[in-house]
Amino acid sequence: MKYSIITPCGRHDLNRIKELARNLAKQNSHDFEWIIACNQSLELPSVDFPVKIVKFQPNTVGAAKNEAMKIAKGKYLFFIDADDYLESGTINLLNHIVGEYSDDTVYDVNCYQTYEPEKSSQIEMAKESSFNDALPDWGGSKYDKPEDRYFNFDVKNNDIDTHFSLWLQNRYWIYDKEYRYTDLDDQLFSRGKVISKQFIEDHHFHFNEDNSLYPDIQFMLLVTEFSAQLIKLSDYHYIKINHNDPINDPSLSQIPRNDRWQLWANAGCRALLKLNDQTLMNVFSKTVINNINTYFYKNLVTKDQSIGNNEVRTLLEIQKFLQLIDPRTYSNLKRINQKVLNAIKSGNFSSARHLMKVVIGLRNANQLVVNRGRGITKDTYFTLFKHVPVNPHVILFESFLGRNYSDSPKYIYRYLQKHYGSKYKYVWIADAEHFDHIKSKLKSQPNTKVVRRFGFQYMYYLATSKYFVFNMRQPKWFVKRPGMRFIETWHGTPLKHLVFDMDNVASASHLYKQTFYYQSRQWDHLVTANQYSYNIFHRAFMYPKDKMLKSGYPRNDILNSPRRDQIAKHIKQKLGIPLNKKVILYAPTWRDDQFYGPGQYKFKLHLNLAELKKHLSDQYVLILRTHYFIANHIDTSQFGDFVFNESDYDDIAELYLISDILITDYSSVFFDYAILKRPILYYVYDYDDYADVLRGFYLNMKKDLPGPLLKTSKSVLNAIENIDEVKSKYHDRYVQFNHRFNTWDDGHASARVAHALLKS
Ligand code: C2G
Repeated sequence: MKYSIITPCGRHDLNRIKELARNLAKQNSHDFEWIIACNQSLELPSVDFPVKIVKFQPNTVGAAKNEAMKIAKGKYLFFIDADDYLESGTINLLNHIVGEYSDDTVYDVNCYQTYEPEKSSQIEMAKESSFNDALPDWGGSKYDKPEDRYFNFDVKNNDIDTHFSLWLQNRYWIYDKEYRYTDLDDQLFSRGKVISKQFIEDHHFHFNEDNSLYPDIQFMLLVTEFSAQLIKLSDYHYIKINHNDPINDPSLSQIPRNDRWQLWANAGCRALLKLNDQTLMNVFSKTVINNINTYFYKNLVTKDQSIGNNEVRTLLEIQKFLQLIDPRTYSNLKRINQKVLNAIKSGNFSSARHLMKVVIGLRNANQLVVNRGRGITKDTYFTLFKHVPVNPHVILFESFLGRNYSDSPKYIYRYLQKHYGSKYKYVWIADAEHFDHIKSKLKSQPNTKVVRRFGFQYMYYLATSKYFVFNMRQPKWFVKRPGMRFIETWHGTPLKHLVFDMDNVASASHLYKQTFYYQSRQWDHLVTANQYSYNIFHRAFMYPKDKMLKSGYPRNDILNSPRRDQIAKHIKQKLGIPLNKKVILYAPTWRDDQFYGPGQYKFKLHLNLAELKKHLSDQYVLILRTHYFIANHIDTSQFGDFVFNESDYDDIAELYLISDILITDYSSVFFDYAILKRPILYYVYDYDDYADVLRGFYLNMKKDLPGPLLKTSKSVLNAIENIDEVKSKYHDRYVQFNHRFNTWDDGHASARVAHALLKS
């Protein structure tokens, strides 16, 4: 048997390892056994190669790999982690190379890291399909099966031509020692490496069993020292799936641990004690010093308290490390950095800490120069304003990241303004683009101030206000100081899957879930509009039930107002809409896959407005209202006084009030609109794409919605022309829908949330 594939499998890997089993089964060569070191009970799909499961003690990855090595029968050991996999031709390619070189050769399958598993399988498919087209010119005819590709390959008989062709096509590269010593990063992990079992046994290499985070370092450094060369397969890949949910499914490197640095340095010391090759020792020392310089200072110094036990333990490890290495390895560092290391080395930790603070200060100052002062306002938040006492009489509001004066924060503000008046100062955040507009809207409001998002005043109020009412997330770097109270109103009953319910986060950063988690821990309360949202937020935000407010939506109070007809008439007049015309509101959402750049989404109008105008303009006008993420302005001037483009209108609730029919798609607007009991049409021209590819839904759109799903512009027109039929057809479903989603909204949600805010 040629290989023993060795896979340590922990508690978090039990599902992913099934994928790996399927992946190994897909390999076109099965000349291997699979040894899984796992202390859990494990269920695997059936496969046609031998699988052995071993238990191990202590419960560390190092012990898992050692135990697996003990029973391995393969000539070569191939290390694959449980949450990763191989491109399907990989073992086939290895078969042609592994064993052709001396036993002290390490073969390394090039690692491809990704946060999107489906993308990597696309790459794989593309590769498979290009197999036949991209056949080498080394004299073969077209082969049917990928494995035939290497039919003529025969290094043993010194088939130079073939060997050369392979070389040319980057199937693999040979690195000698000198080269390897220049770049150690990849060589400190065993994943993706194929190593002769005899070679490992001859030298008694084993993994570090008592270091739970860094068991590979010592093993791999020794392998590097004693091996003659490393052959890197650059054509096929070891696919490493990076975890995008570090909260529920952290990889070893994502588990938050404050002894991480201690363990790192400890692994480094152990390895150094075993190494003999001075050059390798120096290169490795440089890597460690580099890490200390880059990450460690920050971790240690940003803590406000004095050095705790953990830090001392870490410093002691680093001290040991520094005592083992040649000081010349860090002689190229700036003097002050050298001083830090020397202070640690001589055990003078408080002086080291003080010097580190100076280094960080210098780095920040340097950053300011590099950024030409752009970061300066944010710096004032940390260096100055965060030290000003919290003001118990200031309430800060933000709606849609400062884009408008609207949504629940607006109605909570109005309530507070009316009932508490000058007891508080009310500060609204407006982004640069909408600042003048929001300021003019609020100019006659007493005790109210508008600040520009990210400006100095914003930093001041963000650092010193006692109360916060936001409908989206606060900045990542916001520090919630003792005594502050934060109410998150959120901005809609969810239809599309949210945060932890999303499989991948293609349209957001891979740390989205983690960031969201930490941000939402700063919220004292989260507003919910109905039991359905309450249940979803608990799961999708992992938000504690007892902190949610079962209040209903403040933004919907206006829809239940006894004065709503009067208000509507006033708004209609303000917008210049003839009072004798009925209003259709078209309010679609945004699409994750249609954008210009980060946060800049585009919208293409599919609704045939010319046709609607032709048939409906006697009786109706249409209000177009794009989502706040949409950056492009849609020119509707050709439709004259039939279309009102109110995409910039502050408060969509006021547009609900004046409209007689709503057309929407996957936007949460229909949950609120249903309160008015007026007809809703769903124009979902891209339903299949949106539902299957972009996002999943919480509701069954075909069964649960209080209106028809319409895929063509023509059917929308038809539904409007027969709106009474639509109304009667959906009457029962409408009643059920409102019963399910809108019973908490009784017109007094703002009062409930305002009281919860002020209760300290
Ligand atoms: N909105 C609007 N105009 C639109 C669409 C939305 O003013 N054309 C406002 C509504 O208040 C709506 C809110 O923005 O409720 C959220 O919009 P969605 O289309 O539902 O999309 P999204 O911003 O992704 O939020 O739990 C709710 C979700 O987070 C959805």
